[in-house]
Amino acid sequence: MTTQRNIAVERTFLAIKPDGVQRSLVGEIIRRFEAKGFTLVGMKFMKVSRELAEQHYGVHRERPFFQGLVEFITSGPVVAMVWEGDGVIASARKMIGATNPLTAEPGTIRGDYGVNIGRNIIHGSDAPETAQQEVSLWFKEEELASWEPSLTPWIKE
Ligand code: IDP
Repeated sequence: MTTQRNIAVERTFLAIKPDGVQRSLVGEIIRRFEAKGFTLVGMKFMKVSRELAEQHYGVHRERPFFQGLVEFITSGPVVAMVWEGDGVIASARKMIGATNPLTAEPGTIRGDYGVNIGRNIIHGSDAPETAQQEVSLWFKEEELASWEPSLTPWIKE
């Protein structure tokens, strides 16, 4: 028998970028994470300030695409979310797909809906440390709701 007892319950930060919002993909993207069995614990529809965008993408500050990326992320509303579940950080990255939508596998969000690296629809934290940093950069503790979905026993043993 296989068990998943050694897999940690985690939280990750996901953001539907301005292109995902403009293209009316919000419902479809949320549907995928709900249907997978992950739990939404925080969500806000918001315009991103330049300061927040520069902090969020600070690791890319020296890259040639940095200014364009900040302009883009601040150009229209985004849906910022925190999702919880067993192994959700790596699993969400798989569901999102490779950074470049042209090489992202079909079946992934970027693979199904994108064609351009600068318009890749959604952000997802790439590791436990960045997940923790990004959740606390984007959300206050009181904006997150801890809850136990009644379907849990039907999603995991
Ligand atoms: P990730 O979003 O898959 O984690 P990162 O390498 O962390 O990918 O890059 C952050 C974001 O920067 C990407 O999602 C994409 O929007 C943008 N980006 C990365 N590389 C390029 C590029 O070469 N040209 C334009 N935008 C890029």
